[in-house]
Amino acid sequence: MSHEHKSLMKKHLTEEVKKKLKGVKTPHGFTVEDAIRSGVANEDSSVGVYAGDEESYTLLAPLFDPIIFEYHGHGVNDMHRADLDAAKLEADSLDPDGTYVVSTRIRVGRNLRGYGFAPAITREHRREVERRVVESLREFDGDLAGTYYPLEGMDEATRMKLVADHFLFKKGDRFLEAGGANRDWPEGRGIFHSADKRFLVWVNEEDELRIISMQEGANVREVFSRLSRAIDMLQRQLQFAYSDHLGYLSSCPTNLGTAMRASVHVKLPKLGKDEARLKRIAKELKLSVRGVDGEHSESKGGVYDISNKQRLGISEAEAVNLLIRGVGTLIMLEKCEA
Ligand code: ADP
Ligand code: CIR
Repeated sequence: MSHEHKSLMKKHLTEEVKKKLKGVKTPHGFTVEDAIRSGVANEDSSVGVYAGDEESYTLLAPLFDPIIFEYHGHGVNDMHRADLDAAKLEADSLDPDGTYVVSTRIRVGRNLRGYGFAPAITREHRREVERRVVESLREFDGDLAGTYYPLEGMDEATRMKLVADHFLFKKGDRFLEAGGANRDWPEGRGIFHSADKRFLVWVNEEDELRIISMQEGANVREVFSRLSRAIDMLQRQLQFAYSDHLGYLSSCPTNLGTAMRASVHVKLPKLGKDEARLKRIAKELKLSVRGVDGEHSESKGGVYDISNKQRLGISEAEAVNLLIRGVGTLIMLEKCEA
């Protein structure tokens, strides 16, 4: 199958940028050739680049800056400010009638300062990150107390059930594979979760940590407060890669800033009859549409994964408020459909 090259990488990797970045190497040995590997191998990439470490965003800025500007509308002089205050949310629920939203999930990505990111981290460092994260999580108590389950040695039936129930990541897709993020799989990867599986941490997937809060129903304030508490606790023990300009630094530039994706699984069977239109409406509302099994998956039974698109230059609370308003609009439109 041949795809038209339409990635942001393709658009912004000009001859001038190539010349500027010739011979540039980050402290973790990452180069522009490494950054573009995924987009070169996958012609249908939308973005096509990954960062190998915190420094990729400064040393390889001639390539990353225009991509970041086009995706997030965040310019080189713009600053990012975090705000995880649940009191700032405009509503408790994303679906006051409780008939459309099946479940609500908010995740943030984090990477530890001083290590390579997934595309460049060494095997030893990956293990070290796992050890440090698991040690920190051991301190968690109350509703956040849980157990760490390494992927290595996990029986296949358990792994498949965790994936099917939307708790666990799959093996990174071809985009991550080509970007080098799947090396030494499944070593150093795993999942921590509380007994009720409402608080989860993925270790060493696309980012070193994916901190997740989720539950059935639409109570977004509860989901957000739990996440905020957990981030606070982890932050006391671990130092995350962060910059005032780009916020929390992630391997994929789409996740910079809040590194947050707040999503609902929502029943939109009528709007879903015309997916191209649904995507156009979502775009207007600054939302993304995914299938029920996550990125690059399809909808099942008219249920869609709707989430905030922008993650940078907007606070966590503001991004969730956009989701609250946008999902409200989508539900209203669904009700009006014939
Ligand atoms: P990420 O959100 O971490 O970027 P994915 O889009 O692949 O990555 O989603 C990860 C998993 O989370 C998938 O199994 C997906 O179905 C699940 N998921 C996402 N949003 C929700 C939600 N609102 N309710 C239940 N599961 C969800
Ligand atoms: C791509 O470039 O298409 C993949 N690396 C995934 C990019 C992030 N996902 C997204 O914007 N939906």
